[in-house]
Amino acid sequence: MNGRVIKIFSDFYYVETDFGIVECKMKSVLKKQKEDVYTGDFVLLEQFDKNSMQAFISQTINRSVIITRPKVANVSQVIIVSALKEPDLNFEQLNRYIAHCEYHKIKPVLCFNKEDIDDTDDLKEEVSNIYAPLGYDIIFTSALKKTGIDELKPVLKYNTSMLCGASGVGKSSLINALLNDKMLRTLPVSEKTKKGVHTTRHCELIKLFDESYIVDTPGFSHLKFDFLLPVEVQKLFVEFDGIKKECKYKNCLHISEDECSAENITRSMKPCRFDSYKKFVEEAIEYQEKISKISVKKEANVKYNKNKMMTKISHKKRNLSRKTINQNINLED
Ligand SMILES: Nc1nc2c(ncn2[C@@H]2O[C@H](COP(=O)(O)OP(=O)(O)O)[C@@H](O)[C@H]2O)c(=O)[nH]1
Ligand SMILES: [Mg+2]
Ligand SMILES: [Zn+2]
Repeated sequence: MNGRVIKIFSDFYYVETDFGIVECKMKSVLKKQKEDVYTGDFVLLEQFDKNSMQAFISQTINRSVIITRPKVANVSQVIIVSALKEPDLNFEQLNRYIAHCEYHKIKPVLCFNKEDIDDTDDLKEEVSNIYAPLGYDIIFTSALKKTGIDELKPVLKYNTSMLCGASGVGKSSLINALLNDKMLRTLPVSEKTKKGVHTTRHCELIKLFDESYIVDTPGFSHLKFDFLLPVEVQKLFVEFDGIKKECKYKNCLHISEDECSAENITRSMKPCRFDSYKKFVEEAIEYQEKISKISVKKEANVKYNKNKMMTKISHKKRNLSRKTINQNINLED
């Protein structure tokens, strides 16, 4: 029997199967192998008991994309939700989410909610001018007035979509609007834990329609770009896609280098995009400085022999020198 993990709650895995939702535990073999099962994983089940609707997960199958923070598997797109107003649109935050999608190679869809309280069309026009030429899909919605929901539905069809965006932008309201106010379902939860309330802190796969799921999470939990090298940040901005033809310098950041010849790219970049690019590069530089400090420390472990750098090896780990080995052989003789 197989199924899909739609929610994880402490040691319990809720798996959607043809028989309904089955409460599972991980087989001890999997636990021993330190195999991680994520929300969104397709799994094989064993020892299914129809009466109690309980079983054991024996294996994960067909895993494509995995996001580790939060733990979600097999996400096919990310819906980045921003509010046009209340809270004010934060372009840096939006660019950050987009860059994270590019990093994970997952398609982002930009959803701008609360269009009902945005009295002019200026901001809508601005975001369209910035993001449509970059190839990103844009949808304007109002979860309150239920506008744009019919445009959002076909985008979600046959996808597992992860919602992300700051708190208060209307993610839960959008899901409720999509579910026609059926309210966020809470799942049967173990008698032991007695907790069945819906919470966004745990990722949960919500079935909207056939083979269409939405993951209700606050989104990527680690948003700072302190895990990349500065030159890698440009890969997260589609504006730099043709950069190799423009700038021939290998480690160029295309920001202030005198010889950089990519000015027509950076000059045509929208200021809000270029500002975010520079900000993320700064974060990556901080990271690089941190790791180079660590490597300087490591270098204290080297000695110089005839101007050649050699790593000092502790006495125990050091291989015996040929002379010692020969001496030992001689002794055994
Ligand atoms: N005017 C207006 N308010 C909205 C809309 N969507 C959500 N809200 C309100 O914004 C607040 C935050 O919504 P919520 O769905 O909890 O946001 P979440 O934190 O992203 O899940 C709530 O008071 C909602 O009623 C909308 O489209 N228009
Ligand atoms: Mg919410
Ligand atoms: Zn350059």
